[in-house]
Amino acid sequence: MQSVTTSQDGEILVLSVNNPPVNALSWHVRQGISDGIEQGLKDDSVKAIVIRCEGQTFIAGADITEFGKPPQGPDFNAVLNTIETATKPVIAAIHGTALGGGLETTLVCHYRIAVPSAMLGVPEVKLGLLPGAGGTQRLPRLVGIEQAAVMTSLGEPISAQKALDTGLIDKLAGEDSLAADAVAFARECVAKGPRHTRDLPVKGDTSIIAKLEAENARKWKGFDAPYANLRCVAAAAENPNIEDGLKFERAEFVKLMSGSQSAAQRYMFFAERQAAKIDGLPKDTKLRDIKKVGVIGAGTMGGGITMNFLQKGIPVTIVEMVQENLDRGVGVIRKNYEASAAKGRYTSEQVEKMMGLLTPSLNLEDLADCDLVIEAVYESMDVKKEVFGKLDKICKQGAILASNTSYLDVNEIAASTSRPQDVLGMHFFSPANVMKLLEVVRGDKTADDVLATAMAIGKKIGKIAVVAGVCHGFIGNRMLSQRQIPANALLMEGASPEQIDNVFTDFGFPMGPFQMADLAGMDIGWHRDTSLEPTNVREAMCLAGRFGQKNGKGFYDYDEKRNRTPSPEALAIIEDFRSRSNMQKREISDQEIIERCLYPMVNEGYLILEEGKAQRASDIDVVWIYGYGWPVYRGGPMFWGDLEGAKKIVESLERQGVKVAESLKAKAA
Ligand code: 3H9
Repeated sequence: MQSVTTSQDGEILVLSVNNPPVNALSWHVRQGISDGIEQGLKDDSVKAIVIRCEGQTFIAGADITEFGKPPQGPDFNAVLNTIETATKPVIAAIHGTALGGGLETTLVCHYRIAVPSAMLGVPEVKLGLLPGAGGTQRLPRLVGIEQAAVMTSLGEPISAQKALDTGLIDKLAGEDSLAADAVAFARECVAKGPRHTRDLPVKGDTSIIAKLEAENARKWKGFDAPYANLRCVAAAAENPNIEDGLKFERAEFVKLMSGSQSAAQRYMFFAERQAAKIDGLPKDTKLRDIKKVGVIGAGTMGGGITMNFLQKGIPVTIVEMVQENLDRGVGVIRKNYEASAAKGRYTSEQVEKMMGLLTPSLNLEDLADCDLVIEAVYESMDVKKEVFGKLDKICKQGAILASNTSYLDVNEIAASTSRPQDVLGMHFFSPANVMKLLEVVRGDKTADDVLATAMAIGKKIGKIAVVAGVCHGFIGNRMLSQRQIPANALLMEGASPEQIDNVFTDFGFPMGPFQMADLAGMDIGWHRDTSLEPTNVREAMCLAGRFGQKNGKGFYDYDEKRNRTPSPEALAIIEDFRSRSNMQKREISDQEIIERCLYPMVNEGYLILEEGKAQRASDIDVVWIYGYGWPVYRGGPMFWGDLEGAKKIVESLERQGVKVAESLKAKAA
């Protein structure tokens, strides 16, 4: 199959790109476009050229799979130059998404027409890159500095209407008549002749750049690419000669492309998509129909889970045991939606529509007609078994029964029913309406179509779903405990909560382990018996009434706005506990904190793979990035472990006395 074909409509030559699935600019597409333009220029009967695409979308960018490989085919910039310098008008006809290199292709075209549903953008920043084929220099010449700064640094595409309003495109086509409208528009362009984006002056004011940097300081902390994008847009404003700006852009692009951040972010792009694939399951596995969902438990988790489905128009019956708790849970859901509406995310009609899809109930029997029931009750095996035993009697045949357990044995839960093939884990992360990760836990007897349906419904409600096997804590929490144990030990050996947390936030996590403990609440699972001697620092904190952010004191002290400061009382409690445990305080380096807390996690990841509890290393990375705030520019613990080097990690783990996974040892050998 040829990836670019030509056809002629009177005096208009039409180049059609056909490179499924997203018409990426693979080497053969670049070659085909270049050849097609040359053909049009040579042929006297051709007066203008249209570039359009087959399939779902216009060109969605460079072919990311080619990055880092030996170059093949014509250089992208050379192809763009061929289009830009063409002596006959070249018109881009856009549908679907014109992204990255795809948008850059349209920028060197002399005219642009798009269907109303098209989206146009430069998402390179999300891959740790910038539009390095002139995008940062040509875009400001069409849409102005402000719009270009926003588009390049945030990477969000804009609608065709906005593109028309800002001057990015010249004309809207009919939604279903792009091919004909583009040819008609090309005819109009013949008399006007080629027109060059590069010749336009840069309009606008660079003050937006400082504003964007200030507004996004938290979100961009640690990232290189947003700043590099903005430096390039500033260079467009500062250099009237586009060649100088292009040179600057090239240098910035090469820096990003050769750095570890972009490598990590590009890896994550594919990891995220790979996670959706279930090894050994036919792609055409028939899914079960999920028209109605039941949620058991109207607490924080149950409420958050419920919101995901209501937002997608799926009715939910939510069941609680006590009226007061049910009312409180439903009230919280409403309050959350109303807060979003106040920020402009929903209209009040939309809020009412979503709330109208919710049926509160005190009776499990009301779940009889649900296609999927998610249990989010207290984390106790006995309680869960009792609930599943009841569901087994109540729910219709074929209904999927899921537990939101974060640690417990899904096989044991399944065994409390007569239909273990319909049971699995759906582990959401708190706040469940916000966090992107969903661990889908496959029991020994879970049916293939049940697993595939849970993965698909996860995607439908906007989650990134990852398959995990049954083991204590599955992928994420199992690795988390390998980090928590050394963090607590380091506290006893002499590090302060602040030192440890700072190492984590400098690494790029949103918070460290002790900030996280304060946020979650230290009294969760605490026995509350004040006559007992504390067996660890956490219990000692609870005994002193330090429960975390909820009462303004935990490992830190908090003001009303929840700003934290180191707490002399907490430090004294740690000191006291340390001396009572006869431990000597010593200086601890930040490097030791990294090695002691993060290397065991990498090791646990290898054990998880050895035991077949994760399908692939990249799934583990997806879990940590979307569920626990591992910085995406470090690519997740497994990717990061490779960068650190298996040998270095194994040597350190052996010094620490940690049992090393065989596969990690083999890698280090
Ligand atoms: C760039 O252009 C650099 C330039 O500035 C040049 C500088 C010199 N390449 O997402 P989906 C695959 S950087 C290769 O599930 P959707 C994807 O892996 C690029 N493959 O579909 C998946 O494969 P599989 C800037 C790609 O409908 C399949 O296509 N552009 C590429 O949900 C379907 O993808 C971007 O960053 C690619 N560029 O969403 C755009 N893109 O089926 C990146 C996708 O084997 N792409 N694949 O798992 C997207 O944002 C979405 O794919 C898109 C479609 C919105 C287009």
